[in-house]
Amino acid sequence: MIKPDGVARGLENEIFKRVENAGLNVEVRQKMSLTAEQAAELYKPHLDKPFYPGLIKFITSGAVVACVVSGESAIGRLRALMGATDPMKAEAGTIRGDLREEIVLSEYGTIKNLVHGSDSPESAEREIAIFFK
Ligand code: 3AN
Repeated sequence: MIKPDGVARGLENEIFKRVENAGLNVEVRQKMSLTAEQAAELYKPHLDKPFYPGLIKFITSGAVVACVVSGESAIGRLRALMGATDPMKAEAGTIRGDLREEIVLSEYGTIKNLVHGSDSPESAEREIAIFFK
């Protein structure tokens, strides 16, 4: 998923180019606004984290692009391409590292990290069902 900061900054094509250049296939892509219910379901695993309220506020603050990405070892390769969760720690060559805002000191802090990717086949199945009925 491209998060609201990625969409607002016009980075969709740049992000898709990186994913496809890495040999992964973007099977489905759909721009949408997440409802409060979809956001709560997506981030249910983070319900007890201190950053949870800000995360929900941010992810529903603008359009996102939900995607289904396929390919050999797609989960691990996509997450490597995304880079570290904290954009300031994400390495050069990664989406979060190369495309981060130079000053990430907004009210959202490290929450604004451009992209989300499922971390296991189980979470991919769960998350795809949240976006695509
Ligand atoms: P990732 O997206 O790299 O898999 P997760 O699943 O640990 O990271 O976290 C989900 C989302 O929660 C992240 N994409 C980020 O937006 C936010 N997040 C994670 N850790 C923090 C933190 N320490 N402070 C603020 N937001 C965070």
